[in-house]
Amino acid sequence: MKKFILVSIFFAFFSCNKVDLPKPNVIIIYADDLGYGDVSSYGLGTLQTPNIDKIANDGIRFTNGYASSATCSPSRYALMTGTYPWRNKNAKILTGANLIIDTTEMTLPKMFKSMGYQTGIVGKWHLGLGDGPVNHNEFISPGPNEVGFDHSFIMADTQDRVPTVYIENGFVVNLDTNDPIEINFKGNDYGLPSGLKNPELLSMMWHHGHNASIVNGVPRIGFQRGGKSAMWSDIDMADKFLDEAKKYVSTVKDEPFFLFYTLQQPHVPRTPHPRFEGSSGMGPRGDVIVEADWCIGEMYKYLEEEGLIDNTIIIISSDNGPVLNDGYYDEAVEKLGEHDPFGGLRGGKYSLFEAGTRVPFITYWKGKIKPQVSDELVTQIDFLESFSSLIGSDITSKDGIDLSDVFFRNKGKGRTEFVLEATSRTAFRQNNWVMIPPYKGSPFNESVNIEVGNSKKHLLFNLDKDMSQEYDLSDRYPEKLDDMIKRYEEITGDDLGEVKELILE
Ligand code: NG6
Ligand code: CA
Repeated sequence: MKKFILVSIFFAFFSCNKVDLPKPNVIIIYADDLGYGDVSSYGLGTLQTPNIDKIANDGIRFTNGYASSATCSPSRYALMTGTYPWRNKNAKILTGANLIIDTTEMTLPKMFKSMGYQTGIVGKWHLGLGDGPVNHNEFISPGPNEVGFDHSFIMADTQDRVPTVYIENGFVVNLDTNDPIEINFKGNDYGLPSGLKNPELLSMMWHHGHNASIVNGVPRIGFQRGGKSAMWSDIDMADKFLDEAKKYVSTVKDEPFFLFYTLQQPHVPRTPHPRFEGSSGMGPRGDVIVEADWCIGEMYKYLEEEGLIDNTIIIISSDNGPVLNDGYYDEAVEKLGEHDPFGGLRGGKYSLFEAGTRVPFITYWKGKIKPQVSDELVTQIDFLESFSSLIGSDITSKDGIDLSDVFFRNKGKGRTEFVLEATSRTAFRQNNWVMIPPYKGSPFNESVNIEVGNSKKHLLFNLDKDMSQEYDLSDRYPEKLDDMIKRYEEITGDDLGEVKELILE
């Protein structure tokens, strides 16, 4: 009996605690290719981002915050599902591909929905659409709405790929049915001008790839015919996403909501609105970061005006590290000046070295989170489980861990280990050590001018003393290397699949 009473008290306490758990609104602002050194509060570059800084300085600014991957789709997959992207063979950079999240899989927005939240995404998607050939003139499904979002206003892949149209809840926006859209990535140019054939029609010249259909003077990846009335205006894209994000918040603000606000900047093609042209002195790449920073400031102001700021968690991060020339001549290299988007880290987008995955990473909750700079190791894979724990859901994930203390309560410990991914290869971080297995292929990606991390032997770095990974310690610490290889193999098990084929024996 005594035992029964104790158990009842325990359960009463536990469930009452659950009822009392907060249900803050959550906005994850997710930039595309924003580097560790691109946010001025990190103090590593010269570009100024005052609006992000304000949020960073009043929240927790993580110095060891990671995207799961050095490219976009895998990072988004991991953020959405709490599963390492290398476990899913389809989680690679997508171009016109089908949805890579199984509609039965648990996701971050599904978890929020199960706890009574409204859920929306505005911005870049890049997780695929449909489950067979996609007809853009009809309802497009499955997509974001089938994996947990009540509302979606997206571009399908990236700004450099067709279709160059917005898709709202499965329908292309402003489509004239008399001018249907056709797209392909196979080389059929429909007899229309292309970047390859018609350089004279371009306002921005391509450097590598990006030489198919021309839209608004910008050559793209893939061919598109029709859909003229639906085509987006590149220079208005930031304003459009901001308006749609605010509009979404205005429709759901009386209930708890989760908004995934996924910015297109500073991914190529970099097309700042004219009012931001020249604002950074660094050419279009700097200008679109200033533009993105302004959007974040406007969103913040909007939350203040609507009386939502006290009850809204804001997270700011990026899907992968920076790149300067990612396929267009846009003066990103020439006008960089003293700025360091890589923040002193080695590599960049596409790389197994630090600059590929270590990104700006900020959590903010007015009045709840105390300003802090945290060196704890945290990743975007942990959002699902951490938010689940914060709002009292029992949902867990395969590879994420509950870091709600570290993210939202200024206490607790981060991860001790993490397997990062870059273009179908993986590396292993354990505390302050990083082990990169040997991989086939060139150590250097010439087109983008980035060291990607392929080497003929295992590499071992100690980030504590050598953040820029200059000194390979594999010969000096063979036991440490062996331990790390063993643990890496334990975690990855049989799930490495194609990654294994790339590893040199
Ligand atoms: C690459 C594109 C690059 C970029 C990337 C995706 C070429 C030559 N390069 O294939 O420009 O679009 O895909 O970037 O086409 S990501 O940030 O969405 O992963
Ligand atoms: Ca990206």
